[in-house]
Amino acid sequence: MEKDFSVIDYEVQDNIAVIVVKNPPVNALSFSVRAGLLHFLMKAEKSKEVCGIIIACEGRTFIAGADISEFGRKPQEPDLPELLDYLDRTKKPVLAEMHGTALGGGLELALCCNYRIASKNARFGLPEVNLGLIPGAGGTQRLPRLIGIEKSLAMVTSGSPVGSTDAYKCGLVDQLSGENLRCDSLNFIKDIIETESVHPSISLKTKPIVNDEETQTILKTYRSQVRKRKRGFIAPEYNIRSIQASLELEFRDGLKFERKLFDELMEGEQSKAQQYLFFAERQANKIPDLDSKIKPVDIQKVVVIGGGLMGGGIAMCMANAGISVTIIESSKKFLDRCWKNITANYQNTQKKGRLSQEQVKNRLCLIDVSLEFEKVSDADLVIEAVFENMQLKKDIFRRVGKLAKKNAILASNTSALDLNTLSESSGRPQDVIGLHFFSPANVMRLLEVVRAQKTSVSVIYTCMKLAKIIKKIPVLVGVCPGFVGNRILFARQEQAMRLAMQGIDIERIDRLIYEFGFPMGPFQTADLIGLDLGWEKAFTNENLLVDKFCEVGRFGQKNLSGFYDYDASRKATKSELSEKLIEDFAESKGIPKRDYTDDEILDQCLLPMINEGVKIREENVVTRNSDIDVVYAHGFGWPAYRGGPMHFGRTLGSDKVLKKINYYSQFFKDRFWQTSHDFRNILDEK
Ligand code: 3H9
Repeated sequence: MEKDFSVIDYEVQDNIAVIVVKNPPVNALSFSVRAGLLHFLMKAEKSKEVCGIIIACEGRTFIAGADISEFGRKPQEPDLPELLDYLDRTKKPVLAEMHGTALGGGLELALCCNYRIASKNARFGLPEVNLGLIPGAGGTQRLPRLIGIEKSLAMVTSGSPVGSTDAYKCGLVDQLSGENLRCDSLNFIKDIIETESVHPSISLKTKPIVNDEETQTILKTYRSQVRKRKRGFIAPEYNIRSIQASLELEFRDGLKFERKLFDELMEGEQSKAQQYLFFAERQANKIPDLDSKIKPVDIQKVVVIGGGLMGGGIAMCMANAGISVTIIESSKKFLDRCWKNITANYQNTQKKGRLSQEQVKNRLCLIDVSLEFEKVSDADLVIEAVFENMQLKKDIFRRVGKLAKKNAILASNTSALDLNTLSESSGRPQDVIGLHFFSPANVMRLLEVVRAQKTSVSVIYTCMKLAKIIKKIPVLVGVCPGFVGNRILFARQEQAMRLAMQGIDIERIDRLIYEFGFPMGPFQTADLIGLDLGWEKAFTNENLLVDKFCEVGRFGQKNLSGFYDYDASRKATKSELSEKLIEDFAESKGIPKRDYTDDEILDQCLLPMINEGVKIREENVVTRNSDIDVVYAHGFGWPAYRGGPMHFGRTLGSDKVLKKINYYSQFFKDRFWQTSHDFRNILDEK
C-alpha cells in the first residue's frame, strides 16, 4: 500500500526536528500515523542538521492510544511495537510534548522517549483494561521501571488517568509547561542537548525494581481488590501479571511476555465485547437525520419539581456540572427533608475524600430549594420528578406548559407512564421529552432520553448534549411501557418467577444469574426494588406472585422481608415463609413442578431478554441494537465483558437463539416467547 504521510507535519527549528501528528479527533495511532512517525523519525535520525527531536500533536489531544477500529483486522506494518522499538533505540534525544489525554499506546510512545513535558491540564493513563486488554506496547514494562509498582498497578487496573500534578510528582513527566507548550519544549530540549551527553532510556535501566515483601503485599492487595471489584473480568488480573513480570524478567523478556498476554486477550470474547461497547457508547450519541444547522440550547438554569430521592439526585447531577438548579416542593417538610438528604450525601462524599469542603460548598451554593412553583418561569429546563401518578403529572405539565418561558425544555423523569399523553397536557408537546434517570441519580451513569411523538429534534439534541455535560451516558429511546431497560428487565423477572413456581430454588436462580456476571439475581433485584412497586391493597392482583407477598406485608429489603429474610445489615437468608408462599401460589394455579439443568435455567432467564430486545428494535424504539446493549451494560448490570443482550445473542448465533426460543414457546404461551418474523435479521444487525 502507498504510504500516506499527510497525517504528520515535519519541520526543523533551531536544529530540532518537530514531528507533529494530526489525525483527528484523538490522534489515534492508525497505520498512517505509525508509518509517518517511523518515516520522519528515521529522517530526523539521519539528518546532520538535527540534534534533537520533539514528538507532538495537533488538535485537542496528544495520542489517545492505538486505533481501536483497526483491532481485529490484520495489522499493517509497521505495528506499534516495531515503531516503538525504533524510537527506543534512536540516538538523538527525543522529547514527548503532551497535552490533552496521553492514553494507552500514546503514553507508551511517550515512555519510549527520553523526556516528557506536558501542559498543566494534561492527563495520562493506560486504559486498556477498559477494553479487556493490557497495554501491548511496553507500558507494563516501562511504567513500573519509571514510577514504581504501586502507582503502575493503580493505573493499569483502574484504567483511570492521572492528572499532570500527580504525573510530575511521581516522575512520569519531567516538566510541566506554563503558557506556551511548544516554546517550553524547544527550550527544554535545547537545554538538555547542551547540558547532558547521555539521555535516559527506561529500557536501559539496569537497576532492578525492588521485589521485596512489601512489593509482594502490594501485588496481593491489588489482586484481591480486582477480584472483588472486577468480578468476572479477565483483563485486570492479566494487567497485574504483566506488571509483576517487570519485577521478575529482564526488560526484553518482559516485553515478549506482555505481548503474549496482550495477544491472548485480543483473541478472547471478553475484549471483543468491551471494544464493541466502546464504540456502541459513542454511536448511541448520534441522532440520525439530525439537521446540521440545529444548535443545542444553552442550559444554564434548571428547575426540578419534586425533591424526593430522585429529584434530589437529579439536582445534584446539575450542581456537580456547575449548573444552577432550583428544587420545588409542595411543603416545607418535604423541602427540609430534601435539603437534609442532599447535604448529607455531599458530606459523605467529602468524608471519603472525594470532594473538598470548598467543592461541597460551591455545589450547595448552586442548589436552591423553594415552595414557589412560579420559579419554573425562568428555567431553561424543567424536570418533573414527582411520584408516578398520571393525574398529578398531567396537572404539573399543564401548569408548567403555561408558566415556562418560550423554548424552555419540559422533561419528565417518569419510568412507567405514557409520555405522549403527558406531553399533550402541557399544550406544547414539541418541548416535552423524557429524561429517565436511574437511582441513585447522582451516581448511575445511564440516562434514557425519551422521545415522545412530537418532541422536536432540537430538544432531543440539547438533552443529548446536556447528558454529556452532566457526565451521563445517554441513549435515545422511544415511548413504550418501561422504555428499554425496564421492559427487558420485566421479561427476565417474569420468567424467573415462573421458574420459582415450577419449584426451582430461588437461591439457585439468583446464583446462576450472579455467576453469569450480573451484580445480583432476579429475586435479590426484586427485593431491592421493592415488591410493592405499583401494588395497591385495593387492587391486588390474584394472578401475580409478588402481590401475594405484598398481601402478607413482605415488601422486600425495605421492611427486611421479601423473597428473602434480611437482618438489620440487610444480609439475606432463606425464608421458609417465602418458599411456602411460592409453593401455595403455584399449587393454586395448577403449575406442575419441573426440574431444569443450570443451562436451561440461564436460557430461560436470558432468552426472553434478547427476544424483547429484538421486538424493541423492530418497533424502532431504539435506533440500533447496540443502543440496547449500552442501556444494559450501563444501567442494568449486564456484564460488560459479555457486551449486552443483543451482542450476546448475536455471538451465540441468531439461529441457535431462535431455535431455543421456539423450543420454550411450546411450554410458555405468552408474549415473552413469541418472536418477531424478522428475528434473525434484526439480531444479526451490526
Ligand atoms: C491501546 O492503545 C493498545 C496499546 O496498548 C497496544 C497496541 C499494540 N481509536 O470518546 P469521544 C474516537 S488501546 C479509535 O467521544 P471524548 C471515538 O470513537 C487504546 N477511535 O471523545 C469517537 O469517534 P466518533 C487505548 C477513537 O472527548 C471520537 O474519537 N486508548 C479512539 O469524550 C471522539 O471520542 C483508549 O482506550 C481510539 N483509541 O474523549 C482511549 N479514541 O466521533 C479511548 C477515541 O466517530 N478513548 N476514538 O464517534 C477515550 O477514552 C476518549 O475517546 C478520549 C476522548 C478521552 C480520548
